[in-house]
Amino acid sequence: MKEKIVALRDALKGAGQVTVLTGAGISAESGVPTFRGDEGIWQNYRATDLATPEAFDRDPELVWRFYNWRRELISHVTYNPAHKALVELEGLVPGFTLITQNVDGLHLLAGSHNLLEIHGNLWKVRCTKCQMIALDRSPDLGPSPKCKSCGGLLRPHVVWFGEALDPAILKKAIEASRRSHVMLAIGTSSVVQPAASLALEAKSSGAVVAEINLESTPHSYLMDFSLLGKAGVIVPQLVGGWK
Ligand code: BV8
Ligand code: ZN
Repeated sequence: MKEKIVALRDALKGAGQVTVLTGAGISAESGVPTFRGDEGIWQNYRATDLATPEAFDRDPELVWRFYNWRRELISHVTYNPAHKALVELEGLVPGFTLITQNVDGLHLLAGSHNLLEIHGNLWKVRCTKCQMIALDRSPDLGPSPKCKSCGGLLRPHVVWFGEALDPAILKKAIEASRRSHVMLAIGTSSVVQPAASLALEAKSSGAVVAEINLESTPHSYLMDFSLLGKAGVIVPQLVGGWK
């Protein structure tokens, strides 16, 4: 593993543009349950059954109970050494873009700047009537929070399964992947689309691609480096011995 870390660090040192894609695994060591791990289940519901517009239309109060549970849980956690190491990496390379699938806001909290939250942010709400978007960090918004300006029902400002990502944000993410010289995929099962295709975009544009994950994924085959282990251990090692 040590040689792989040194070789990947050398590739990063020589890179003008570095792009990083993170998933739920980078927040796991902060205590945030992942989507597909066994602890990633909420009261015998699967997150993928609740994070959909159909579920919200059918039972908005149930979906708000799920999101209030996550807000409450995430209000007690903070970023971990992997998030912090990416903030350091951003300052070490000429061009850096961090693309996250996570909605927990921990990269922002850690101090990342050039960040694309492609699936939205759990701390933002959006009015289903007037589309107003607001940041609200209260852990529990109640069973059916209403818009202060028009009284419409609020929803979490996140991208649910079956919903399109914000085209402008997705375009920036694809461009950052295509122009990268090195791309890191950290803590993602590389199952959810279109995020999972970003590593393919980088690879087909000639980038060195690396995966840092607890287990191998459907994309391991295309990786130049596949570092199996905890993000909170590997990412700080990658950045630690930089000088
Ligand atoms: C869309 C916000 C179309 C909500 C999320 C094929 C092509 C295109 C689309 C599809 C397709 N097949 C199916 C689809 C539809 C769907 C999809 O991809 N489904 C999957 C389940 C197959 N995609 C969509 O619906 C997307 N929209 O395609 O729209 C469209 C176009 C036009 C018009 C209308 C529609 C929208 C997807 C966005 C869904 N929203 N989040 C919320 O969070 O509440 S995605 C959700 O999953 C989270 O954001 C999460 O980050 C994300 C991805 O999961 P991962 O991050 O990878 O997490 P996971 O648990 O899976 O894996 C964690 C990994 O970490 C594991 O490998 C584990 O081993 C590792 N790990 C654990 N601990 C550690 C670790 N690694 C390192 N260190 C550790 N300590
Ligand atoms: Zn409104």
